[in-house]
Amino acid sequence: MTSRVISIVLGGGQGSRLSPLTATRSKPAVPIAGKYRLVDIPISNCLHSGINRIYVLTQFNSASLNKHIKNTYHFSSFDEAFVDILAAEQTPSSVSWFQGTADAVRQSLHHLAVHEFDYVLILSGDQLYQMDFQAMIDQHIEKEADISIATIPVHANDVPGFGILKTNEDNLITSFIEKPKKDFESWASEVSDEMAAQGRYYLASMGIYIFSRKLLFDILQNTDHPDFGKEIIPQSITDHKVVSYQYEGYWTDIGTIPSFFDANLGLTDDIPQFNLFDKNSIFTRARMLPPSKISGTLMEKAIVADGCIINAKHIKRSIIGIRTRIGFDTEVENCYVMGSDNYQTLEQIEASRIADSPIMGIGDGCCIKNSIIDKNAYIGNNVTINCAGILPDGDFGTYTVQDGIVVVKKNAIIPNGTVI
Ligand code: ADQ
Ligand code: ADP
Repeated sequence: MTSRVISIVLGGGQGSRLSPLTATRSKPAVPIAGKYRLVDIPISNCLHSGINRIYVLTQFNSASLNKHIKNTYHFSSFDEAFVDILAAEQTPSSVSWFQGTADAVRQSLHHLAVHEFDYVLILSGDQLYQMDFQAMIDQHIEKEADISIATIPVHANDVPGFGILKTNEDNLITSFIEKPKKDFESWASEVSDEMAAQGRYYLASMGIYIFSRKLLFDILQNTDHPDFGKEIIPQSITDHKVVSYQYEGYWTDIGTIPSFFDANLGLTDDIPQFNLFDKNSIFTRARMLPPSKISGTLMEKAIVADGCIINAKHIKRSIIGIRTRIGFDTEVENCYVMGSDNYQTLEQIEASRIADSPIMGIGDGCCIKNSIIDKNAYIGNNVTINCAGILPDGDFGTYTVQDGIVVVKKNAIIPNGTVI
């Protein structure tokens, strides 16, 4: 059945909600959980659901995304499986970047058209969840739907960020409103006792759609609507059979710095809502890294990836990414340290010490809290980041602050003794 499905992962628009993490890389390539990249989540969900023809649509192509996909997703040459990146490109009929989610798919239709399939599964590239799409496809076929939308009950506070809908007793979607800002009380639905206990009365679109092939081509080729959520979905409700596939598991948006930060740090909980240790593990590039070497460090709720050299005093509720080096007497709390792309040689380290300049990683005697440290940062000795008071939001050259979270930019050099 799944050979009838092709999947499209919407890898991100020009928006800068994850800036500065997306300053030099495309969004699907942003590292998460110490060793994965954002795009590994939807791709792994597809592969575990038996869907193995996947396009990743991205606004700009980065070397890191190409390299990651090329080195990670290998299939037999006797198999039809592929994971391909489609970056916005100029063609004789289109000179512009993707104008929105539907426009991104529209500009990619000629790549899709050459394949045999009956259904297209459209996914967001910035969500953390584990979902069996096969069950959703089965329901789509069983209900003879034209379009299926995965939905989840959300709290009133979250309503303005989502497409909100109402269904009838047959799960048919009867009305849809994209991101209502106020006066949305009448949009509340009847929900399960478990959802009601959490105050989650509004059915939200998860931005996960199944379209039957012909309808997708018809809609996209006969309109110029740029977005699914703003135009195509609300307008389809009246003309087509649009069905809700309700989901109540863990699902969260990781498209902004605060949500990305919370989702990552949430993985350090005793029983995290997202289970990295599930038998359906997240696929990623298999790197030949040495095991991590740790000395004299008190670790509490820490996730440590491969290839690290850690001498810190205390690491608490933090994710330490691949090849991270942390010096003596350093405290790291509530941080996502992404790690490094390479190691410095002993000669380079010695030369930096003589020049009194930082070496790659985090130096000695530092205090770092509530921060994301992007890859290849050089944080000197006795540096304090976000350890006292509340910092104002802004972009300060080597780092940004958003909602109290400091993001040290990729390749940033933070000199010895700096206080942020
Ligand atoms: P949003 O997530 O706000 O709402 P949108 O900004 O359209 O919608 O993004 C959807 C996905 O497409 C994201 O992964 C985004 O990065 C990607 N994307 C956006 N523009 C793109 C472009 N030009 N090219 C390629 N990819 C692009 C949507 C729906 C809501 C629903 C929420 C659930 O519109 O109805 O509730 O998803 O998160
Ligand atoms: P990001 O992962 O932050 O998106 P890139 O993917 O562009 O960044 O860089 C990561 C890859 O580039 C790594 O896998 C690494 O092999 C290579 N790389 C980057 N910088 C260096 C360097 N200074 N020396 C060797 N390899 C590097």
